[in-house]
Amino acid sequence: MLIFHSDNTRLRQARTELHDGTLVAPFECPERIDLVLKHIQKTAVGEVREPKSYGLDPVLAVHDAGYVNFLADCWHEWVAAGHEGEAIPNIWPARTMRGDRIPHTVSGKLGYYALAAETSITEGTFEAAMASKDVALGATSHTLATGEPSYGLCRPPGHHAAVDQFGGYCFFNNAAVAAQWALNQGKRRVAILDVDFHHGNGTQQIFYERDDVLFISLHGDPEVTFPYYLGYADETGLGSGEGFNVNYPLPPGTSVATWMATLDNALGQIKQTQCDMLIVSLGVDIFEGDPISAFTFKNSDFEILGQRLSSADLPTVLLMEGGYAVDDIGINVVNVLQGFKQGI
Ligand code: OKP
Ligand code: ZN
Repeated sequence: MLIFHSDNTRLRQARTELHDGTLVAPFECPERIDLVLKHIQKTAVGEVREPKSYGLDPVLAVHDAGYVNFLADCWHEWVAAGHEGEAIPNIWPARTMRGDRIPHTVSGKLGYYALAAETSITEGTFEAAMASKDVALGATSHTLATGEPSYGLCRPPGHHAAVDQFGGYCFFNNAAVAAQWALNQGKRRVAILDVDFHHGNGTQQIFYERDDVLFISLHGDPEVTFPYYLGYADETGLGSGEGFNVNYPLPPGTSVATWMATLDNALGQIKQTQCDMLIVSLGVDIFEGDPISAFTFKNSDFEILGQRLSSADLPTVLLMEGGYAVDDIGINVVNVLQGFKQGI
């Protein structure tokens, strides 16, 4: 299995995250990459490659151009405005105000293009987001060319990023960029299976009215967990997308047995829907020791996850989403990859 990684993903080095009322050191930090890479090298689970640059066109195929320009310019505009600290929104076009205007000032644009306040924009954020989608595209290109599985060590993650909104640590939706790329290269229907603890609201929104991408997500019930306003079971797609969006909200503390039974349903739906490629939004924050999540996976359960994913018997790209800085994230990622290889 080939593994794609870019050192430029380290350029995302925020200092602050607004977490439960306090500015803390961000959970989504460059050390995550080190922990995973270290274990990949130690176990020799696969060869690590650097992707080429694919430019902005694959991003513009799923994201709004004004949004992409905003991300490219935000940090410079923030500095030029004389603000100190990191670019963090503190007002939104909430339900009682107008949502049809995009203000020209950076503070106004921040609220317009943000869906949450925990994710600051800093020097290097845009460059790291570019590297992260290149990692996803490098992995996808390899799988398209060979049929072999690949893993993309994406960071920052992507699944909360919508057509024109960032948040939940995400800027470009790496899995969505990869899926659209695969369709443009000739695939007919791509399944995106999101196993991160948090609902992939961005991926859902991007493909909600389409039948060429099947989005299925297992996640903590949004009634009680981030992102709260999307990810419910009654969201099944719209128009020609009806039936191509499937949410499995699960209560915090859900047993691995229940989670695996739910995964089997999801894999059955992928089979029925006649997809010709699988992209997995692989958040390993379903680990019992994850600092911000509430599922109960142990190290060895990740191997079983990998085996089951390979049973879909499709060209597969696994892309990193969440999974926060505890030593086990390297073990958990490698266990998925090893399980996947065994399963073949
Ligand atoms: C990103 B990914 C915790 C609130 C959660 C944001 C979580 C973003 C998760 N008190 N804050 O899906 O792993
Ligand atoms: Zn997550």
